[in-house]
Amino acid sequence: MDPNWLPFHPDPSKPIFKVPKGAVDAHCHVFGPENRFPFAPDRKYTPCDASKEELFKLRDFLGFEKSVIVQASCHGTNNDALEDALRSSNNSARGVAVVSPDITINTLRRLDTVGVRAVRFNFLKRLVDNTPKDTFRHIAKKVADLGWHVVVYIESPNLKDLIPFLKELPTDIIFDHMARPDVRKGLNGEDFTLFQKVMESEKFWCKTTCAERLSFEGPKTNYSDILPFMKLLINNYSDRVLWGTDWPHPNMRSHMPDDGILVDLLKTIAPKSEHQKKILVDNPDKLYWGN
Ligand code: 0GY
Repeated sequence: MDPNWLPFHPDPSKPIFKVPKGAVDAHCHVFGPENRFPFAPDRKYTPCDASKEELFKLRDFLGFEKSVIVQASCHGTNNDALEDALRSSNNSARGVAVVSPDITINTLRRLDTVGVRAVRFNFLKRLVDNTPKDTFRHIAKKVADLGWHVVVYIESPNLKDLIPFLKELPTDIIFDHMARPDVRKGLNGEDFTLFQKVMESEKFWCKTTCAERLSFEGPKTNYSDILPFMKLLINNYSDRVLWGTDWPHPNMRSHMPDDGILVDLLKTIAPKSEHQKKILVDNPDKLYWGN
């Protein structure tokens, strides 16, 4: 792993908040293990191993029943580690893959059979090289035929330019980490205002994830500066919001969060049990298990 890499928390606390029955951690990753599933040669970082066994152990400990595993950039377009985790999950996990434009329909069908339901388009320069929009359009068209959706990872200043492109894609779109708002600009900042406008359309969904990554105040205040952003989205778009841990928290440099404390943030961002059930159970079930 990279010399300054922070491994996941070795001993997270047991959350006080009890997640509802059937809760889904809708954003997490597996890394390697490297000796079985080598990282991509053109990766931008080399993480610690974070195996499916560790992931499923943490999920049980936190009280969740299901997971959506998102292919991380360090594995490029080789989804073998993801596929292996899905195969051994006994239908309790679904996947978001990253694929190349020349992927065959047979491979897509195989991924569908093991539980992949989406592809991820990553626009973060620190994580991936640029992909032409036509390449993404081509992939989106292929996966739309399978009923999959597209997960988009962007930073809020890029949203404006990308709106026409995103609107024209033939699938539903889910924004990772609320499209990464800048908390210092506040709830009324230009980018977050635009993000809310985009969320008015039923085509768009988002994940109220990554408090630890987006907060400037950090764990000292239990990430209090980012929580109003999450709360607002859950209040206004409760039918199209998901939640996840982002375990094992790739590229966290400031600190490694305690996953139990992240789960406890749900009490603050979704105080109503009706909202808890929607974002943790009903919404991910609908998107990923077709329920
Ligand atoms: C996340 C966030 C990050 C990393 C990746 O694919 C990835 O490498 O998604 C990040 O560094 O912001 O969603 O886990």
